[in-house]
Amino acid sequence: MIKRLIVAWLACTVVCATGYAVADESVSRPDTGWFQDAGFGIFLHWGVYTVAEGRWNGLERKKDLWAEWLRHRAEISKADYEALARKFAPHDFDPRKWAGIFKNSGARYVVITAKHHDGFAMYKSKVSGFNIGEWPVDYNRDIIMDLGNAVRASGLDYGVYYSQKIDWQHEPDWGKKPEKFNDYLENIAMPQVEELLKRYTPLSIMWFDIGLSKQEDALRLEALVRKHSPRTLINSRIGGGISGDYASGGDNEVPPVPKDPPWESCMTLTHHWAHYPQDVYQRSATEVIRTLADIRSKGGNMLLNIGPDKDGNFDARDLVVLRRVGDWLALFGESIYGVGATPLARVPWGCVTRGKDGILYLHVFDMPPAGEVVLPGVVGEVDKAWMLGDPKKKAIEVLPDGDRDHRLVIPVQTVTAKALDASDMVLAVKLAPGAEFDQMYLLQDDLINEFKPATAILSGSATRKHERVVTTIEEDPAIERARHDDIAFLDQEGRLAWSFRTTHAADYHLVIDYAELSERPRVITVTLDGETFSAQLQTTPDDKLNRFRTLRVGTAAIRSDGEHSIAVTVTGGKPGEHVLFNGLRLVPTRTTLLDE
Ligand code: FHN
Repeated sequence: MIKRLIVAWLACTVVCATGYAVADESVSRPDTGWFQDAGFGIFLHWGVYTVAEGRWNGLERKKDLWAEWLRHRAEISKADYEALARKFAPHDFDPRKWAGIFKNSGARYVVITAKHHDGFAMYKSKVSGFNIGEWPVDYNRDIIMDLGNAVRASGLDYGVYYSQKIDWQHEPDWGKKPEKFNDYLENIAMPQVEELLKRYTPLSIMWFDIGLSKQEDALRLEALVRKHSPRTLINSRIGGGISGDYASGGDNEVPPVPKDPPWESCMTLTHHWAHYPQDVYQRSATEVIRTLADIRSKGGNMLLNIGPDKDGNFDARDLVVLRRVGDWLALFGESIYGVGATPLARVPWGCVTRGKDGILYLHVFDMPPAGEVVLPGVVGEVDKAWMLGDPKKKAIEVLPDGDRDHRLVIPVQTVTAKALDASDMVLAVKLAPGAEFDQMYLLQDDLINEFKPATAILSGSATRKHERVVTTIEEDPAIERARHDDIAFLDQEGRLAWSFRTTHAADYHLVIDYAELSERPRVITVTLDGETFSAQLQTTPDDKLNRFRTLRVGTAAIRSDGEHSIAVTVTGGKPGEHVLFNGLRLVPTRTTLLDE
């Protein structure tokens, strides 16, 4: 106790000297348990930019103005943007209605943009006059206050997004002139963060974006948050190389393998963060549900973004997705809330989450033809298994398969159609105490088996990357799309390898996805338990939209049960001249899934 008191006294001394303290690691950090249990939040990008709907003097036909980046991408003058601010008047904004929509979506927390890069405060800031209380001609509701009260009243946690590094209104030089940036940080950013923390309390999350360059600045900003709101979580985009309380992944990025919690993936429903009605693309409810389950199976949270429109309403298509996701969570939420990452290897039919009481939740996206889901790698007894969508929790048949696999028989004819949910049909499995887990991948002879760069053992010169790729589409070149490709860079000095086990003999097509940009295409070889299968690659166009080509390298007969090894190498070409390898699939020939 004495030590903590001394630390507190020292921290206070530093505050008196500089105005903002430098966070002290020994100062206690907020609990992230609620965040890790919540698992699913709603992100809102809403501001003056929404009025323009991503359009500006026809420029949107030439390039994607990125909606909330409009001021910069359309090079709008200060005067013109301030004129736009006067037009912000979302008279349909109904915070209680919004809170009800978010609650019914199954989200457990909400994060809204209090100030984005445009510098406009969506609350009545006393630090800068460029705010909702002073600029719009006939609107001045304190949106951050009103929404926060409604969201909390609905039992959800509430946080705000703050752009601490970019502010085109107050710091148009983007930090190019350090003294100007320091002035912005001291006199705008930190005082605004302070007023947000003090006036809109309690804030569960301060969601910083575009990290600060200097660690000392980030530490001071962190100390400011700790001082005024010790329970508020900070994400890692605060910058300065500090971690915050949880890791923010890349935009729309789902890590290819589990990561240590807590972490969060923020994802758009369309291709834009702020409202962009001409966006022709939208994630389906199924994609949202499966991505949420996948993220949870890897230990993370999903923060799903929607962009309210200029009047304070939501696009019907967004509301439909939120309703469907909420309906699914109402029935299967036990497999999402309060769970942790899978204790098993990846599975070909979906993914697995693990409840605090040890129950495994099998998220089945792809139904095996025989209606039996193989639960691999559990060394121990299964006490009971049931369809999570069956309110009666009627036990389903469990057939041990060897000493570490179990076949769960789906009662297709007797269980309700709701329990057989098309997006994600969840099975619950209660294990007997003492169960252990074998994390070697089990090859299954009734589904497609993926071997991706992220799960490979790399050797030699082989490297890999979860690469963010931005493309435009033929139909609408003015709309950009972003994705992440799991890629290995393979030259003749490199090698990718995996181990797996089998319990049944079967034949498999060996299928790869690759890009060969060299004019002298190489030969690729798959080596399975010492047997080699080779094929000539074809030169592929350098087209990020249609990046990879599929090639069946051969067909392998696996006859022995037990452990196997498989590897991929290339021959020819110069060191450093890489084949882009996107994955190997073992496709059971019995399912004739390939066009011959
Ligand atoms: O530049 C911002 C962007 O506008 C949006 O707010 C996203 C959300 O994660 N963050 C930055 C880009 O990563």
